[in-house]
Amino acid sequence: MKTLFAAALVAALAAAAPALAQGGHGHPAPAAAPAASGAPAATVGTIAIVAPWARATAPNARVGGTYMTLTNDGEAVDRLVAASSPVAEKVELHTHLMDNGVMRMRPVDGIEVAPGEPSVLRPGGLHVMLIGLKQPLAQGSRFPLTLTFETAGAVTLDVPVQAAGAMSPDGHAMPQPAH
Ligand SMILES: [Cu+2]
Repeated sequence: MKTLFAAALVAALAAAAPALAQGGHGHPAPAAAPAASGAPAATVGTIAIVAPWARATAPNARVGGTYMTLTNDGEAVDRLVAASSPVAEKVELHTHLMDNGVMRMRPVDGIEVAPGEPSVLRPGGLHVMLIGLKQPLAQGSRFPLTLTFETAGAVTLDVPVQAAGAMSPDGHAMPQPAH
């Protein structure tokens, strides 16, 4: 048992290593990624969704991460409060927290989008989590994602799938679901 656990831990660390190394060698760490700019992929009310993307997943993966920049052209704070997609059984809003040196994901109730302050969803930070994937996310494909904002309402956009990154969306530790 103990050996198996150790082997799994080593595998997890090995999977995370490229991402850790990237932060330590002068390249921008994920946390330093700038807000995406350019024409929005979709807009609803005062909210614009810029440069949405997801990572390609392994054939048996059950989860996938989706990232984007959210901007608010209005005068009041809005919040992304829900998401759904036909490619997943459910979709949650997550953040990452360091817990004793281990990156863990945690669901959040909502993601604030303040006027003039783009909210950046990115690997290692806030993200939209696809749970119970019905099919792998294939590089080069697209899938629909519906985002619901507290004030602006719902909008559906097409999310392009990019190459699997160095840090796989299911490669980090995750707390057990509450049910
Ligand atoms: Cu997550």
